[in-house]
Amino acid sequence: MSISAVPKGRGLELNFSKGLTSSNAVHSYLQSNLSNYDQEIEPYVISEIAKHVIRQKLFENQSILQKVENFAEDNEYDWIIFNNCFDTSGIPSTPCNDNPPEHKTWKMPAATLMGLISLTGHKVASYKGEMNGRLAHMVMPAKNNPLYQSRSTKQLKPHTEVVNGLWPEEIKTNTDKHCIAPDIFGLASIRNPTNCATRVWYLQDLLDSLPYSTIRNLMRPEFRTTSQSSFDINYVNEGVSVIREINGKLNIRFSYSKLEGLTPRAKSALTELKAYLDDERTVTRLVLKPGQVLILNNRTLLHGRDNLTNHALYDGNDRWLIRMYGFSYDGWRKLPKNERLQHVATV
Ligand SMILES: O=C(O)CCC(=O)C(=O)O
Ligand SMILES: [Fe+2]
Repeated sequence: MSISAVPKGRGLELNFSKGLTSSNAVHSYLQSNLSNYDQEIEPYVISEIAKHVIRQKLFENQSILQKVENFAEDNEYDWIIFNNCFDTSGIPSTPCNDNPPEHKTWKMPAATLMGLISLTGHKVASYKGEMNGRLAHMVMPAKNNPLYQSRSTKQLKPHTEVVNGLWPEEIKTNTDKHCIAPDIFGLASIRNPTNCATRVWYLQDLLDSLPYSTIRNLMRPEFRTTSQSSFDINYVNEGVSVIREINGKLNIRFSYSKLEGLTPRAKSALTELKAYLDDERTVTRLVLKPGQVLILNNRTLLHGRDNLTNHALYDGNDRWLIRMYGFSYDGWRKLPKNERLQHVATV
């Protein structure tokens, strides 16, 4: 099998020419193992199996394998797109009520996503307060109720996942229960008929463009963050910075609507940052094609989405992604966890 890697600015695109899990023993091995486990109960068994299978496929190209395994540490790329990861021909209709479909074929993309997150050295996990701890989030236009319908189709402004979470290095003691943000997250694309783009903004670009005085003000711990709207609870984190240097690297947390400045200088720095992000020239658009997996660094990249309102038909053919969070081992270790389900954070 041949694999090629093409750098795209601060991103990397990997192509599996014959498909990652299609045809051959690898596919059947994964498939037969999947039927023995429930991903929502034993995700680490599936992650390890899928990681093993994918690693074997990548093994012949050590330099690419290393780029994937050191994705977060190296910080050379802010995202990786994997092409041709799974076959989408037998996948059932896109659900429209936010529940995973009965039909189990969508579990292959979910397992591949878990395997790739795991290959980058991260552990998948979820939050009790978000969809009752479900690990695989369905991202598609939903019409459960008017609020949900608008949230799942509107244009998503720039944000990081779980803006009100701390970064693992910000937690010094293990005695308090803290909300921790995922270090990375992944999107597996099952369907995207109207080429609706996932949008990204690079921390690096923003540092190169904004005046130093603004960056300085974004680095002061003078901000308050609250839970993103997909959460059922509201957890407030006060006294955090937007940009912070940790071990010589800069990190960003941001949300257009869930982040607020607490002082005049914090408020004005946020206004400047928003003006920068509102300029369409700062946006990079990534259109995820069926069978692709996108892994994003949640500490160096902001993301969002094109408006889907005019594309949602609720006829089973709408855009459909699966989303999952990944934590560094340090972050995962510090997550307050459920005794029984080790992948569900209780805060
Ligand atoms: O739909 C997308 O492309 C991104 C979705 C997203 O940002 C999210 O679900 O948090
Ligand atoms: Fe998001």
